[in-house]
Amino acid sequence: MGMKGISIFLSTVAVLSLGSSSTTSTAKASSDQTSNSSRVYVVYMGSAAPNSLTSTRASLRTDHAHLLTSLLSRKANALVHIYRHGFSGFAARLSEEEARSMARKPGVVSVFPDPLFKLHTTHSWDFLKYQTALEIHSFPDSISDDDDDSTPPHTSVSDTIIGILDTGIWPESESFNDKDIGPIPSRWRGTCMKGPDFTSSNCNRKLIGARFYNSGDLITDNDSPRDLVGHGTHVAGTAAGSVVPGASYYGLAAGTAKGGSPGSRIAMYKVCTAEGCFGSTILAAFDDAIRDGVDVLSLSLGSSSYQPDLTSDPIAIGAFHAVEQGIIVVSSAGNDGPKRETVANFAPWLLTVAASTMDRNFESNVVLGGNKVVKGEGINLSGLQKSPVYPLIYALSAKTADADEPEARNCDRQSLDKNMIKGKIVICDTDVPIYTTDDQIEAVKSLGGIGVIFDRDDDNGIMAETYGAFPATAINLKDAKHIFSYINSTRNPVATILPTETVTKYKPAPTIAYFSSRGPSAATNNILKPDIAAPGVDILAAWPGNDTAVTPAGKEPPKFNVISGTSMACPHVSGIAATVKSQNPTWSPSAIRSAIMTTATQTNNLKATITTDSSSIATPYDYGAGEVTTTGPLQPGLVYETDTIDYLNYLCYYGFDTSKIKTIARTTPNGFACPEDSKADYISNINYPSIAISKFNGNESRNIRRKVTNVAGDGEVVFTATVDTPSGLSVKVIPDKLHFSKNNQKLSYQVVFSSTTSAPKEDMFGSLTWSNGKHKVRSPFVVSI
Ligand SMILES: *[C@@H]1O[C@H](CO)[C@@H](O)[C@H](O)[C@H]1NC(C)=O
Ligand SMILES: *[C@@H]1O[C@H](CO)[C@@H](O)[C@H](O)[C@H]1NC(C)=O
Ligand SMILES: *[C@@H]1O[C@H](CO)[C@@H](O)[C@H](O)[C@H]1NC(C)=O
Ligand SMILES: *[C@@H]1O[C@H](CO)[C@@H](O)[C@H](O)[C@H]1NC(C)=O
Ligand SMILES: CC(=O)N[C@H]1CO[C@H](CO)[C@@H](O)[C@@H]1O
Repeated sequence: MGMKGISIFLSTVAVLSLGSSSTTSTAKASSDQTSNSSRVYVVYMGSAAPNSLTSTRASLRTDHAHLLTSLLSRKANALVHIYRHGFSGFAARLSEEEARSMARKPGVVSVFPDPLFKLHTTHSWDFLKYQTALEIHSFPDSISDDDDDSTPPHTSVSDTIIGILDTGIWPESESFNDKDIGPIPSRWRGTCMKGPDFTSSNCNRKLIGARFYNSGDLITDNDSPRDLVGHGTHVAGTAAGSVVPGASYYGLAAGTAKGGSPGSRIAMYKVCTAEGCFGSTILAAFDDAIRDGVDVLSLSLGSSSYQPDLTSDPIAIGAFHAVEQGIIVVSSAGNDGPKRETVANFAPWLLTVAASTMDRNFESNVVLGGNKVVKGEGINLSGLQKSPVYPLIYALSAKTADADEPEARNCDRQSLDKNMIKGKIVICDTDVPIYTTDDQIEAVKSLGGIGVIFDRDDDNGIMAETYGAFPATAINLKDAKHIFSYINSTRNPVATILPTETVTKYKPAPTIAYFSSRGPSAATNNILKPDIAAPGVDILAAWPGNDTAVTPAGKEPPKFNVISGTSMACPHVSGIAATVKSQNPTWSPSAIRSAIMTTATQTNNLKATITTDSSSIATPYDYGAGEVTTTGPLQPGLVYETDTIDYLNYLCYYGFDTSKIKTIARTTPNGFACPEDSKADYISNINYPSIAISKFNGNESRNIRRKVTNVAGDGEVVFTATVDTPSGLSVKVIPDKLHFSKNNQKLSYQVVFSSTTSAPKEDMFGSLTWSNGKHKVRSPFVVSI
C-alpha cells in the first residue's frame, strides 16, 4: 500500500475480479479479452456540486457533466451508476484503455475496477458456516448483573434514522413493527422501492426507507429490497429492532429481543446479495443515503484478505463524504483474526467495531461411559438419549486402507469405512479448512453415523454453531485429551451428546472473539484500529420468515436466528450512536465516536481485565478503547472532535497533494494547504480519541497534541490527568490539569512519550484518563516500534 501515487489505480493489485465471488486478490483487468474486455470501473470525482444537496434537480459539476456526456455519446449503455448527491462520479463499463484515459481527465480523483466486498459474518474456515446474529437482550451492560431494560429515560430517540447497507430486509418481522412510533420525520427524503415481492406498504414508521440497486452485473436477486440471505434483517434488528418479547431460536437464547436503539427508524439500502457487495453499488447507496437524510450509517461488510488503497476503497470514499455531511459511519472490523494487521475499514473517519463474546453460552456437553461429562458447545436440534449408550469412534480409526490420514481425521466422506461409522458418534478433527462443519456432518450422516463431536485443534474459544437437526457439538483441545485417553483405555467406548442448554451469567465475559480482525491497521500504525468492541458472538436477532435452511425437520421456520461475526457487533454500536445522536442532536460524528470510545470498559464480569477468548490479556489491537457501554456514551464529560482539517491533513500525510484534496473535500477552509513537511508520523497528531505512535526507537521523545471539548455541562470544571504507563515508557501530560470555565470550551494539551530503556523490544500499551470525579475520559495509547 503505497503512500504515493495513489491516483493511479490500474496498478492496484488488491482488487477483486469482477463478477467473481472469489476472495483472491489479484486484479485481472485484462485477462478476459476473449469474451469481453469491458468491466465496471468507478470514476471518482470528489465532492458534489455545491448546491446538489439542496436543489431539487441535483446539478452536476461541469467537469462531471462533460465527462459523462462524452462517455454516453460513445457508449450509450456503458453507465451503471451516477453519483451526484453526496459526491461526484459514476460507475461505467469501460475498457482498460478508456479507464486510463478517464483517469487523466480534469476533476477526476481516481479510477478503479469495481471491487467485490463481503459481508462480515464469520467465515474463516470452520467458522465459515455460522452467520451472525445479534444478541440483544443481554447486551453489554448485562455484565453488571442488571437485567433491567436500560433504555435511557429521554424521548426524542425516534427522530434518529439509521441507514443500513446490507442484504435487504424481511419487513414482516416483528422487530420492524411500528407500534408507538410517531410520524416519519419530515426531513426524510428517502423512498420505499417496490419489487415483485415488496410493496410500498412493506415500509412503515419503523422501516421508513428501502432501496435496492440493479447494476446489471452478474449478481442475481437484485430486483427488490427483500432480504433472501438473512444478514441484513439480522443487522437491522440488532441496530434498531422494536421490542419483541418472547423471542428465541427454538427456545434457545429466549428473552426480549430489541435493537440497540429500539426507537430509531431504519432505512435499508440493499447493496449485497449472497454473493457479495459491489463497490460501485455501495457508493450509489452512500450517495442516496446522504441525500435521503440518515443520521447514522451502519456497514457490516468490507474487504477481507486484502486492503484496498484509500483512493480505491468505496467504503472509505463514501464514508468520507457522509461524515463531512454530519453522518456517523459505523463499520465492522472484519473476521480475519486473530492475526495482526487484519483490521478492515481503517479510515480515521470510520468507527470500526471488533467482536466480543457475551455472558451467555450454548452448551451441548458430551457424556462418556462412566458418566464423565466433557464440556461441548453447539446448538443441536435433535436428540440422543441422555445416558452414554452410543459407540464412540475417532474418525482416523475408521480410515479406509488407501485414504490419507488428514482427510480421514477430518471426516472426508471418501476416506471413511462405512461399516466402522455406522451407528456411532464420530470425532472429527477440524484442522483442514476446506471441510466445513456442514460437509463433515453430511459425511458422517450419509455413512450412517448418529452424531459428531468436533475436535477444535486449538484452545481458541469456540462458538456455538447451529448444527441443524443432527446431534453435534464442539470441544476444545484440553477436553479432547480426556476423550482420547478414555477411548485409548476402553475396549468399547461409548458416549452421548446432551441437548443444548443456554448458560447465562457465563464467566468470563466479555472476551474478544477469536475471529475478530486485529490491529494495527496495515495502512498506518499512527491511528489505532479497531476503535471499540461490541457483542458479536451467538447473537439472536430477526430472520427472514421462510428460511428452510435453518429449520429443523418438522418445525416451522424460526423468526429469529443466532449468528456471529463482527457484522453483528457493528449494529450494536450503530444503535448506541443513534441514541447518543438523538440526545445530542448537534454533536458531530466525531464527538459521538469519542463519547463511545472514551467511556468503554476494560473490565469483565469477574472484575478482571478483559481477555481474548484464548485467555490472553486483550490489548488495544484486539478491542481498541475496550468494550462499549450503553449509558457511558450519553455522559462522556469531554469529547475529542476530529474535524475536517484533521481528515484533510490525514489525506496530506497519506500522499495526496493540495489540489487533489480540494477536489475531494466539499469545503476546504480558505487557504488550506498540506503542511510543508507532511509525513506519516504526523497522523498521530490528528485529534483522535486514542493515540498511536509508531517507529519508536527509544532514544527520542515524541510529542503528541490533543484538544478536548467540555461537554460536562457543569459550567466550571477541572479535569485531572492520570496515566497508566507500561514499563519501559515515561509519559508526561502537559498541563496535567484542565480548567474549563464553561460548557463547549476547548482546551489543548500535550503528551510527551519517552523511553526509560535504551531500545524497546515490543509494542507498548497504556492509557490516559481525564477525570473530574464524575466523568472518566479514557484514551488508550499504543507505542509501536
Ligand atoms: C461486451 O461489451 C459490449 C460493450 O462494449 C456490450 O454491448 C456487450 O453486451 C458485452 N458483452 C458481454 C457478453 O458482456
Ligand atoms: C491414544 O492413542 C494414540 C495411538 O494409539 C496416541 O497417538 C494418542 O496420543 C493417545 N492419546 C492419549 C490422550 O492418550
Ligand atoms: C422466501 O421468500 C422469497 C420472497 O417471497 C422467495 O423469493 C424465496 O425463494 C423464499 N425462500 C424459500 C427458501 O422459500
Ligand atoms: C537510536 O537508537 C537506535 C537503536 O536503539 C540506534 O540505532 C540509533 O543510532 C540511535 N539514534 C540516536 C540519534 O542516538
Ligand atoms: C436447542 C434444542 O432444540 N435442543 C434440543 C436438542 O435435542 C433434544 C432432544 O430432541 C431436545 O430436547 C432439545 O430441545
